[in-house]
Amino acid sequence: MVVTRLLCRYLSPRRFSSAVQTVAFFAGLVLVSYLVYTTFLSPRASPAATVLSRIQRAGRSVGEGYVRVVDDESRRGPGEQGEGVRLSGEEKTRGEEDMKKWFMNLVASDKISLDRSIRDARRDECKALSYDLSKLPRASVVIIFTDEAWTPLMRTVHSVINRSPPELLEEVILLDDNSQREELKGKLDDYVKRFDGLVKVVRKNVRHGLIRAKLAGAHVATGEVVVFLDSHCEANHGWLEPLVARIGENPSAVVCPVIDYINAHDLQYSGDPFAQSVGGFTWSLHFTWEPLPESEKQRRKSPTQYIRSPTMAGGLLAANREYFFRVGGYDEEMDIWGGENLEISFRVWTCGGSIEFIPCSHVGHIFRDGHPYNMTGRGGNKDVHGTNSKRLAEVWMDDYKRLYYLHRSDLKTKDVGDLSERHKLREKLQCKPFKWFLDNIVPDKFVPDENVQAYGMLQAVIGGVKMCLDTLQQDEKGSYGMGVYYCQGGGSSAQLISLARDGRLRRETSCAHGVVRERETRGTVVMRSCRENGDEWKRVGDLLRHSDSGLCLSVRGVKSGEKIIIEACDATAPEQQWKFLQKNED
Ligand code: UD2
Ligand code: MN
Repeated sequence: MVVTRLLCRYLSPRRFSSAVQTVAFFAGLVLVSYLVYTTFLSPRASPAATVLSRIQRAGRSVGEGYVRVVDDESRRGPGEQGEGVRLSGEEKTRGEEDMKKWFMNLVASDKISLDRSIRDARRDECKALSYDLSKLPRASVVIIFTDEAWTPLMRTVHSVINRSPPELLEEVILLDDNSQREELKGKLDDYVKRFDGLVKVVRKNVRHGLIRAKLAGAHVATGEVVVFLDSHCEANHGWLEPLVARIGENPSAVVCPVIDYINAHDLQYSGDPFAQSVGGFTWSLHFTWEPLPESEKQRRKSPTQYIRSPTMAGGLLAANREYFFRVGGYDEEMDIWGGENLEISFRVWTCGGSIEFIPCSHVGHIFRDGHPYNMTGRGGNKDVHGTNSKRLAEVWMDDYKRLYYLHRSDLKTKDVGDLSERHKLREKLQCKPFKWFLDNIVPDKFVPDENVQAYGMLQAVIGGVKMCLDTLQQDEKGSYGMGVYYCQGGGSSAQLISLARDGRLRRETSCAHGVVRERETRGTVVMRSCRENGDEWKRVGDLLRHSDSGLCLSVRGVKSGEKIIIEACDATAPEQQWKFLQKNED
C-alpha cells in the first residue's frame, strides 16, 4: 500500500529531520487516525482496503503498479490511434497462421500497446454531454473468456480501466471459464496484482459455456450495474457514463453500446459515430442488423438519445444487476454459445423492460470468422445454437415457434432439457404474448403465414411431374435467381414462399423481382432484399402475373434445379398454372 510505505519512510529516524517531513508526518498521522476511525470505530465501518482503494481510484493511480493511461494524439507506434498493423516477411506468415488457429492475428495484436490510443468514436453531440458522476450508479464489468489470447484480453481490461471514470468503476471481474492454458493461470494472477484489487479473477473448474459464465460473473459482481464484455474488446472514450446514466434513469432498460468494428486481420479500429442500426432476428433464430425504423426516427428528439432495439447482438450489454436477475438473468440450461441474446431480448421486452442501444457509448469488438475454442456442449452436443434456440422458442414464442421448426424440423422431437423453470418465470412475471412483441416492437417483421394472400409451396405440374419454386440452397443474403425443383412433400423451408398482402412474392427477407430486357417477352426472376421494395405480382386464376412487365411465371423448358422464367401469359399453358400447397398436402 502506497500510504503505509510512505509513512514507514517518514517514521524512520534518519529521514525524520526536515520541517517539511515533520509536516508530512503529522498529515500522515491524521490520515492513519481517519483510517482507524472509519475501519474500526465508525458506526458504518468499511474495511480499510476499501477506503484505501477508493482514495487511490479517485486519482489517476489505480494501484501501486498501474497508472491510468490517457489517450494522447501524439502517441506513435504500431496500432496507435486505432490504426491497423502492417506485417511483412516471416511475421506476416505467422500472422496468417494465427488466423487459422485463433481467427485473429495475434502477431499484430502482440505488437500493439495494451494501452493503445484509439480515436474518439462519438459524434460531437455526445462529446458535449456532461454527467454528474456522483449521481450515477457504479458498474462491475464482467469479462468472460475461455482460453482466449493474452493481448486482446488484457487490452480489453486496460481499455476499460483507462477509459472509465474511477468513480464509476466498481470492479472488473475476469471470469475464466475453465481455461487450460498456463499463462491464463499463474501469469494472469500475477499480472492483475498491479490493479490492486480492482481486477478480480474468478475461475470455474468445469466449463460453463458463455451463458452460465455470464451468470456466474453477475453473481459475484457487487456494482449496482453489471456490464458484460467479450474478451477481445476495446472500450472507447466516454463509453461508460451514458450506459450507467440510462440505467440510473430507467432500471428496467437493458442497454448496449454501439459495437465498433476491430478488424481481426490487422486490429484496425473503425468507429462509426453515426451508427444507427437496431437488432433484428430471423425465424431460424439468428441475430441480424436492421436499419433504424421510421418510428424511432420520429420518436427521438436528439441524436444522443437511446434507440429502442427489438434485439441485441449479445456480447456487450449493461443492466441494473438487481433487475437483470429479477427478469430471469439467462437460461442456465443454455450451453456454450448462442441463443441467449435473442432469449434475453424477447424476455425483457415481453416482461416489461426494454432493450436499448446507446449511441453515445462505443466499444470495439474483434469480429472473428470462427471460434478458437471447443464448441461441443454437454453430452457431446454439436448443435448448441440449435438446441439453445429451441429452448427459447419453446418458452417465449408461443405458436410462432412453428416458424423456427420450419427451419429446424429435425429439432421438433429433440429433448433439450427441462423447461419448467423458465415457463414458471414467464408465468410469475406475467409476460406478454410473443404476438404482442411482434405487433408492438417489430411491426415490420414479416410473418410468412399470417396476413398474406397465399403461403406454401408454389407448385406447377408438367407432364405429370410436380415442380416447386425453390431457392436451390442459394445464400439468401445476396441476390439470387429463383429456381424450381421436384416438390419436397414434407415442406422443405427452401420451397416455402408467400404472396404478401402488398402483392410482393417473397421469402422472409428476399422479394421476387421480374427482370426483362427491353422489348423482350421473356425474363428471369431475381430474389433481392425486400428493403429495396420488390415488384408486385397478381394472381389471375392460376397464373402469377408480374405487374411491371405483364409477363407470367412459367416453367416452360425449365428442368429441376434450373432457374424459373417469366413469359407472355397464356391461361391455357400448363407451365403457367400455379397452386399454393400447404406442407402436407399432395
Ligand atoms: C456473439 C456475442 C457473444 C455471445 C454470442 C452468442 C458479441 C460481440 N458477441 O458472439 O457475447 O452473445 O454471440 O452466444 O455480440 N466464452 C466462454 N465460454 C465458452 C464459450 C465462449 O467464456 O464456452 C467466451 C469467449 O471466450 C468470449 C465470449 O465468451 O470472450 C464470447 O464468445 P465469442 O467471442 O466467441 O462470441 P461471438 O463474438 O462470436
Ligand atoms: Mn466475441
